[in-house]
Amino acid sequence: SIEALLGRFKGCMLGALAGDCLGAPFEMDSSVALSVLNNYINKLADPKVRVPYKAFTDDTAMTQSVAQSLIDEKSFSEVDMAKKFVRAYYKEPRRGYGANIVNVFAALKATNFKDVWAPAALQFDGSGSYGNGGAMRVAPVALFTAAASTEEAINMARDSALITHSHAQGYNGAILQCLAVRNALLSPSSSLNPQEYVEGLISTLSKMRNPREEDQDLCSEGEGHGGFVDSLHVLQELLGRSDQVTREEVVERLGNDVSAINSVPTAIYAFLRALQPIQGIESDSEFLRSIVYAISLGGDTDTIASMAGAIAGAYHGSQGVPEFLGRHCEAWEGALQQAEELHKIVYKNDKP
Ligand code: R7I
Ligand code: MG
Ligand code: MG
Ligand code: MG
Repeated sequence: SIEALLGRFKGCMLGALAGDCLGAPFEMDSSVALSVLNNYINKLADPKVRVPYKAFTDDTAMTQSVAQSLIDEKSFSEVDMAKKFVRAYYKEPRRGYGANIVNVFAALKATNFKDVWAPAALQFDGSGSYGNGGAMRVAPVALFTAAASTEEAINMARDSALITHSHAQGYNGAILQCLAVRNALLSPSSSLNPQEYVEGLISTLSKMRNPREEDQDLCSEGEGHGGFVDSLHVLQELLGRSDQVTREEVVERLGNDVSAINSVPTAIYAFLRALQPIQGIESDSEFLRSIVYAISLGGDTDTIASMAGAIAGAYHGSQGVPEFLGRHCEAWEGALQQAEELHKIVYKNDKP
């Protein structure tokens, strides 16, 4: 029902935020002991314990801009979205942005947004960024296109990424993360079959035609989707194994760094793995378990946890999100409000 979907929209936006805020203190640690994370979460849950405030990073700043642009414009506008990215960056440049994306912001500003696609295409000597910045902020696109076709969702995910990430892995990572959120959002609750869910992602990616294939500037290395489909097959194998798959193996085979190819499949794995209890993680919230597990893998913890949290929140809904998180994460109310506004736009013509 539409009411139930409102809870899913909220869960998704809160999950993206909570993963970023909870994961940020551990960014670039090589891995994080589960005992440390259990203690971390227990302290957050205890109203008597004072803990440092959990600030959001660039992941959330950019997610907020994507959501607000879709809300204000009621459609995708690359110029408006680019302007919101740039305004947020210059207002608060110290949110932990990627080292190279800041050159895109500077060029967009210097050229007064004349050709919004151009600065991204010039990154890394013309090959474009393969960072996960397009994927980490894409969740609102999945919400905004929830009632539209898969093709529309894919095209909007790609375009939203291309403002800063023109490397095929950069925008295909955004497409995969968008599809992961979309399919979680639209799955009936408590009935998701992990193998079928991954199969669905593989089949959509495999059928995808790249409309920019012939565009040499945007896709200079001819990167297809093989990389992501290969990782999804690895993910299926790991999920199908009867033995305890170690975190070391997950990191080795799926990755945990700032590239989209080595982080989006990892986030999807964290969501699916956390549907079952995980040895060593105390929390019995499936939502929180996905975030804790993602952080425990180390590396790009804020981003992998944010992407896992967005997927998990879209599936479990806001009732699956522990209330105590709202006391600790910056901009909690703002995430809820954007979820409500996106939901209102998407379902304005429908009766419950
Ligand atoms: O992708 P992006 O927005 O970064 C997001 C990450 C997340 O972890 C955030 O939490 C934040 O910490 O940053 O920003 P980019 O600067 O486009 O890409 C991130 C990094 O990926 C770059 O600084 C490079 O180190 C690397 N990278 C590349 N390196 C070599 N060649 C991305 N593309 C390339 C490339 O083509
Ligand atoms: Mg960050
Ligand atoms: Mg390159
Ligand atoms: Mg990060």
